[in-house]
Amino acid sequence: MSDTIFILNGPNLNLLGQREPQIYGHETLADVEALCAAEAGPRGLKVVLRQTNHEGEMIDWVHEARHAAAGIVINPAAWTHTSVALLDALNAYEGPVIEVHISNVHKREAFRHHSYVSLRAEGVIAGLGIEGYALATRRICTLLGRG
Ligand code: DHK
Repeated sequence: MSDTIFILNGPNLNLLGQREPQIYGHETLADVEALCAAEAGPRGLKVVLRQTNHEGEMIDWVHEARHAAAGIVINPAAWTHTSVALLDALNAYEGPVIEVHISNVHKREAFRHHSYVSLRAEGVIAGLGIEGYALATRRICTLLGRG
């Protein structure tokens, strides 16, 4: 089995730290990567963090995860609320999946309250800032028997 956890990020999250910091905070994806690595490393696992603004590329990465990742932490960003294609790709993946949202989507616009990805995810974390990624990574480790 792979010893890698994919940390996948959807559209506009390349701007994390600059974009609407009152909602998404001042930390960057580099900070997210460091937090996740600090959880996975001591448990014998590695993280690979990626971000894309292109839905097809995200779907290709989920397909790649079928042989290259033991688990997936995913913040699908806006695709959470729109993408049946991403849900279908995740349904074709056999390892554990945890969905993360930096903001509390349930406190925001109604269109953010529905998630296609939640139909597949083992768990969902929302509103804990980037700390949510660390907790999600830790949970993936537990589900892989590396808790
Ligand atoms: C990030 C986004 O870009 C939004 O489209 C989602 C999510 C919420 C977040 O909180 O991380 O609605």
